[in-house]
Amino acid sequence: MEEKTFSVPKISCGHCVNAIKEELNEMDGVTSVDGDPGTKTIKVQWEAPATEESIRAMLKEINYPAA
Ligand SMILES: [Cu+2]
Repeated sequence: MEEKTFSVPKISCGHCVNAIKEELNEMDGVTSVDGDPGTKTIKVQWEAPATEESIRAMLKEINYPAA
């Protein structure tokens, strides 16, 4: 299991966090997604087949790229 907190500057409110959580939770291997609009961060836990690269790619695709 891997875990990382991504900084996502485009987060502006709780709705952004919920949208990101929904998308990341759809990914194979992602086991937990938590977000904080105050610090504009998303904490993700994952295992194979998900990778940090695939998570970053998804964040970019949904227009919330990680810094
Ligand atoms: Cu928002």
